[in-house]
Amino acid sequence: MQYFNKERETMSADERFVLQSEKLVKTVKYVYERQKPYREKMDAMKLKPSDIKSIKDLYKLPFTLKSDLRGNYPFGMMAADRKDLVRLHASSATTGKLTVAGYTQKDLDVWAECAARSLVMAGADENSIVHVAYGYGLFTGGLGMHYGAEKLGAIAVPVSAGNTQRQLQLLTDFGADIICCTPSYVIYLIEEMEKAGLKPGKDIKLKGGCFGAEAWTEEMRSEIERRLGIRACDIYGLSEIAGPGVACDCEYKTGMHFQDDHYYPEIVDTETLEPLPYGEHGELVITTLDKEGMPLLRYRTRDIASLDNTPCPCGRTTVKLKKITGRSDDMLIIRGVNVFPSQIESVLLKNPSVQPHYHINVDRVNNLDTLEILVELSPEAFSDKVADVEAIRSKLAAEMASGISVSAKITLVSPGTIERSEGKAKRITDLRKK
Ligand code: DLL
Repeated sequence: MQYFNKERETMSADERFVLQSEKLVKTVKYVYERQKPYREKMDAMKLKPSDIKSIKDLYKLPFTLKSDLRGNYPFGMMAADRKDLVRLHASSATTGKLTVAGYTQKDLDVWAECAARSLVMAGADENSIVHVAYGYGLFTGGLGMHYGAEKLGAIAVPVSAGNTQRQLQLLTDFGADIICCTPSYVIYLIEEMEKAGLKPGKDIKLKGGCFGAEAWTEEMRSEIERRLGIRACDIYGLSEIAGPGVACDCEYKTGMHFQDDHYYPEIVDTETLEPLPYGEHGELVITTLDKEGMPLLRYRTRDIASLDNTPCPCGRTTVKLKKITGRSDDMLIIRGVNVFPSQIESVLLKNPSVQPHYHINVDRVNNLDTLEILVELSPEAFSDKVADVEAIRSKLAAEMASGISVSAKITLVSPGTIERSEGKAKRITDLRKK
């Protein structure tokens, strides 16, 4: 199976423009009528729904912010009647209240379709067994991929997160060909699989996976693909818009195909908030084109990325979202230098003496920022000889200094020391915030 919905996924640019424009015009009218906080923003700018005639007018609209969602917690941003909402999801904010999203049945159907499109991109078809190891609950990962698998006509295995030994047993016994979980969790699964002597291709039949919910690097992708022998696709989503499936990599991995017949992406400058052209990095802003429960116009995600509209060899004609380099909230400013955790991961994973298990500690001592990176030695490099370990440490410290342009203390720890994650990994402790 090449596409889940060929007609939509391979539309011409003109057809896409017409569809997006028609949907936007309707959504703006709907939001103006039914979402009071946004109507007030439009009124303050003296903007009428009739001013929006096509997708080209999008930039005229005000942004929706996370603070709008929190300020109107829990239901103030819902546009559908209460009787038409059928599900709530929420994501835990790093600070303060949850951000809550309500979905109608149609919203869930659209999301399931996008998740199904994503599974096909990872290599699934109606004969697949999809092992869903994202958490089920208010977090969208589990239920999102679950309904995507069912929509595809595949078999969903709702294992949820955790209980790693049982995950391995089910993978072996059921022979799933597709897995869905966070990249940090699949690394943990691989580690346990190797310890148990289970062989990919023989005991474990996986051939593809949809990994997301947190930022991860190309180096991490290569590591997963090499050790598990699968196609590792990056999948993006956020509960406010829809869970996993808003965008996903195809086999060519030239960027995540953004399901822009339903969710329209823009990149804006993080300081001026002006729209940026394709290829430039900035904050991802998303507009829902046909959502009913909680439609959002120009929602500032805080995720940093770029868009790419070059053709993809797979034939899909959507715009593509390049790998998220991080959240603006996660960016560390160390002695005036901006550092994303993904840059640190990228340097670490290029060094074969260490493993993809690390933790970042930031502090301020005598008014100076300090950065410490704890990383596990690989079992092969693990040694009792102090001189060997010191050589690895100083090589890595030099690679890090040139990779992130700021010096860091590297602390090498024994394999298995750093806490493993079953969901989104928590990799930063910033004591400056205390
Ligand atoms: O993380 C939805 C999801 C579940 C996506 C499973 C993919 C797979 P939230 O909990 O609302 O929803 O968190 C959304 O997670 O704004 C990004 O910062 C981050 N994120 C999600 N996918 C990726 C990704 C889910 N592929 C927030 N790469 C988003 C980098 C990601 N960051």
